[in-house]
Amino acid sequence: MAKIYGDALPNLPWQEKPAGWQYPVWRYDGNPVITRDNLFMANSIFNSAVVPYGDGFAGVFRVDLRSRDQVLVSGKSADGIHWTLDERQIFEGYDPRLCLLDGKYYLSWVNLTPHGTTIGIAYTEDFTSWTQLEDACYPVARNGVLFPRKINGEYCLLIRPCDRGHTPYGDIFLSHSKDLTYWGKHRFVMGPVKNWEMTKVGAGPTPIETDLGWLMYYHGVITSCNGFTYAMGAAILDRDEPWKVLHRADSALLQPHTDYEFVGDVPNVVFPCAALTDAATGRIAIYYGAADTAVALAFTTVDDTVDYILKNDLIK
Ligand code: BMA
Repeated sequence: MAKIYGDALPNLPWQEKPAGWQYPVWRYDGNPVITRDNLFMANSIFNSAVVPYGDGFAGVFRVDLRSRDQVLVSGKSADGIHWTLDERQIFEGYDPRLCLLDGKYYLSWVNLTPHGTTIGIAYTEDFTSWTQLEDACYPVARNGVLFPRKINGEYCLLIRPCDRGHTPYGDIFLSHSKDLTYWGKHRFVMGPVKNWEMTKVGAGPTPIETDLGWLMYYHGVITSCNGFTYAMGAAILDRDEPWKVLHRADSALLQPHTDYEFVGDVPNVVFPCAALTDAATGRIAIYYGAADTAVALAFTTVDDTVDYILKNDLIK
């Protein structure tokens, strides 16, 4: 078994792979797990982040309100499936990621400024009070994803520079910081290669440390005559120099396939933002936004994912 470096999480939400299923990722049969009905005045609740917290789980959720303001709220769950969301708005913006780093829960998200979107960074210890740091870059960028530990003494952030609209391009970069305030040493990580991700790519959940390298799930976008289609890919980054891509699957591991991924405010979107891992068993539970409308859950194991990447490896 490929080894996940991390804690055991015996209570992570889990279902076994259905008999006969050939792909490396399979869906929870009770999907979607969070819908607009989870919060009064929500138009939609989708691309959202969760982490283990206490005996259960905590999360930060992207809520587009009925006013279509884009806000983040927190929530708690005992089992990772049934969630209670707090109506209090934490920040404006969207597409949160959560990362346990130096004993605190760091939130990175698409922060809205008058000059375009940038990467907001804040931390909490209790999911009630938050301390916001400086934005990690000037506009325009999205998909800011922190690594869960310093690498060679520096914090690392994946980031996707973009434009002010529905950007028709996009590569993943990595920036370094000694203090989570000043960011530099910007490195190119990867751009689109295959057709399924030809328009743009952006990092997804907090990277998962394994003995092979950092397992990075990401979204890739293809433009058809009907608009964008978002699917989930995976790559393995070097543990010490994480801008180096060691392995990368040539095709999506999860792509729109079910009604709740096909139908919604933005059809054909699978947008992963969080992954829970159980280092003892190699199990991984991935939370993803479905059609910009709901949050869905999918499962894999580190071996299912790594085998797929290595069998379909773009990096020779
Ligand atoms: C991106 C972001 C995501 C969204 C996706 C599909 O640009 O806005 O939040 O899921 O588009 O609409």
